[in-house]
Amino acid sequence: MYSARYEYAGPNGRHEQIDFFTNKEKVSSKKKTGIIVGALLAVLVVAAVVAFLIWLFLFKDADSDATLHRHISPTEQVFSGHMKLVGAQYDEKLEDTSSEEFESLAKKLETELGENYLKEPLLAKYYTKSVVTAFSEGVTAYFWSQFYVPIEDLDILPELSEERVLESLERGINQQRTGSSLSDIKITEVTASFTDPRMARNPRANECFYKLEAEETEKSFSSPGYPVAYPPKVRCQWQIRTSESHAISVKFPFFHVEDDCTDDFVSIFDSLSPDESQAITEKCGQRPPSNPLEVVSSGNIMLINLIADTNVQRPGFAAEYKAIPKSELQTCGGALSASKGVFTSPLYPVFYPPAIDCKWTIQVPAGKKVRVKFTMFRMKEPGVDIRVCHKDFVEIMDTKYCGEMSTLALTSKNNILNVHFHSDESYTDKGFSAEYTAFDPENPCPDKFACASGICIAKQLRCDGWNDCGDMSDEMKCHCENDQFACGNGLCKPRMWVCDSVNDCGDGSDEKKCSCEANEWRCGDGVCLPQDIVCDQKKDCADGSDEANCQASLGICSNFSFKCKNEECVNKVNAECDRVNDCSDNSDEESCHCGTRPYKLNRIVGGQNAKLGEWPWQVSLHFQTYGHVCGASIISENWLLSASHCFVTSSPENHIASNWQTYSGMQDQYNHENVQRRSLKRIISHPDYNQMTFDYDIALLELSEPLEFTNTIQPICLPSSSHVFHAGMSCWVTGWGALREGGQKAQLLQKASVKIINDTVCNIVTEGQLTSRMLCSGFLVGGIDACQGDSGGPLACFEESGKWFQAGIVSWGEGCARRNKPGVYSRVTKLRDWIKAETGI
Ligand code: 4AZ
Repeated sequence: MYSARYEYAGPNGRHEQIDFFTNKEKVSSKKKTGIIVGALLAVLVVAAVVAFLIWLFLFKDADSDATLHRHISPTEQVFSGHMKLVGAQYDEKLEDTSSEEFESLAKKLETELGENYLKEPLLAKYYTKSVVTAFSEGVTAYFWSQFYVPIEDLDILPELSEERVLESLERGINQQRTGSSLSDIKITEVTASFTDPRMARNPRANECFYKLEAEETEKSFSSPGYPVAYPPKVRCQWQIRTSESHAISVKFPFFHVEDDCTDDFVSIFDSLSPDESQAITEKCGQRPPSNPLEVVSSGNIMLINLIADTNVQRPGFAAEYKAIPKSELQTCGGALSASKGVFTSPLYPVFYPPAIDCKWTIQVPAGKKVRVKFTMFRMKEPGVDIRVCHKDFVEIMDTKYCGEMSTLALTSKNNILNVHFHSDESYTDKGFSAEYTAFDPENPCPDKFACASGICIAKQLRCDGWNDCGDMSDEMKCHCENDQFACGNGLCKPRMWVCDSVNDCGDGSDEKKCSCEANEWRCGDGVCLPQDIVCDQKKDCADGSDEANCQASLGICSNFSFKCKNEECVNKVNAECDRVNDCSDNSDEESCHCGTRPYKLNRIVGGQNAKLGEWPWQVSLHFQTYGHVCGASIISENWLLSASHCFVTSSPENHIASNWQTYSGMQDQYNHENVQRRSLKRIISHPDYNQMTFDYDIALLELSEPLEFTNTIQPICLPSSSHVFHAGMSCWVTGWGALREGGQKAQLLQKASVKIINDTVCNIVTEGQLTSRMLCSGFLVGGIDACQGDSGGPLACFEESGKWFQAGIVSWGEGCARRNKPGVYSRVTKLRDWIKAETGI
């Protein structure tokens, strides 16, 4: 449309680790005397318990496999963290998990952890084991602890909290006594946070576990099976270390993990334990080479996990890693005194490191001011309210900025501007790049035009009919040419746009004085006709508006009547789903479970990124390995509506249902949280679709499995064939299409408000290419439009009834957002009967 991600991949419901039974077996066998009969009996009892529990696990697994989205396992809770040890000698051998030194210290700490939990009755009841996974200089030990809560005790889960685990460990630290298993080692600090059990690995078990040493020369590693495919159900971990004076940088030149992050993802930590509070990022899907993932640690350690729980196999990733001097991370901020320059977040465009602060002071000569324009700004973090920005932020003039911003430009109040960049311990992002310039407040834009917003634009752009400043200030107070209309507010607009039912001037002056004489009827397209043509059962206006609202003509059926199921006709504009029973059989209010947004959304001022759940009928269609290609809309649990030209192309592959995947409930192409993916059973293209003219550009897609409607997945209402979307009405077009003509597709769903353009004007500007199955929407001034990749998506209009109806399907246009070249859409009302005939909807 013209104008990455966090997901808490909760622990799954699988119980890959059943070794705690074996532990119990061991414990019980130790206690056994040499009485063979007793031993045999005990083994039998244990075997019976194991068999029962395995059955329980398998049963539960089968159940959870049936649901697409796994949630935190009700039975396995894992906490991971680290602890600082005083009195322990750091020895490089501690980095070798197979060394005696590692084994000995790890065992002691594991025992100590266990003893601490056993002092707390609730923890003692469910505690199963702790595993020390690594040591680093300091001495810091990394560990995880596992608790098992049987199904019958599930309601206890909220009490098995991070706080409780941490409290028990801290109490243990405070009560440390000599003579404990740790002898003269003291634990001084400890952390523990919830961890996805899938990432709780035991390095001593040697299962897809790698230790890497980063150096200043780049080295590489890749996921198993790369570049063909990683094996199904694979869980791998890479521990990366470097010297204390360095940090670690890892770049993924190739990254293709399954699209759905619920079960398959890569997560990266600024620690050697998979501690949520020290997560750097978590990613899945496919990354284009133009946007590689590149992360850095804050210290000399990093942990990378690949979790792929499904049978879906993807090529995986190739990674390059190297050590970078810590001094390089710290070189941010400082004094900037040139008249212009660029400054960026540390290491930009690589992800900035966690836990870093940078302060810039931009000082320009007295009497001047500073203008800062962010050419890129992305500091997104899960669970952050971008109005507060309590985690990572950029602070300027007492305001904190975070999230993602496409246009951020600020001007200082005097000659000094302070900029503060802050990143906390968890989650990092690409950061920002900003340009600053000093300017003279008396003459802010030498040889350029000064927009009211403070931005400077080329003088030639003034009064060219385009809103180049973004605030229209370049189009004000212009001298109008002969073929232009002088708006009341000083704008000049083509005369052709006067009285076209679109407020092109912005102040309504081009639409004033368009009314008809007292004894005349004004058609929807502005044409004046004698009053007596109204309700004469003949279509006199081109848009039929003279016959559309004739309730007096009871029993009279015209093309503009709403047809009830019992064949009765209702002559009322948009009678369906308006909460009034117009048909005697009430059929006008049937099938109205559509067109509503369950999520309550705040009004969004400016910005074109859609919010999650704002357009719950929007679907992304992915073709083979190409990712997003077209849009579609949900019209029922089993059917989507799209454009024929997405499927009928010179390549027959496009018409094969199995080559497509549909994603419903999606907002971010890289975030598949709560997204429902369905394959296609059938593609029905309109038999009259014309590849030359794009006439009948409509297709129905039958899903292989029904959708489950949720807060973010809902059907849109289909208008009846008599529904009127009048010229001038504001509707919304949505999609992940190109952000400008010939540009890249959007990662985040985009929305744009566009106006229905009257058919006569539309036919003129499209040079007679309009058919009755098409409608135009957009702005003749250009600037806002659908674009490549938006095709097949809906043009949604909000009706007084409080419901959203689909007026159009994105079809074609000459370029994108060009002046006098609005977007052309398939007209759903004209194709409504075909939809009904094919789907019964
Ligand atoms: C396309 O190529 C496309 N400006 C869709 C819409 C428009 C142009 C091109 C409208 O899919």
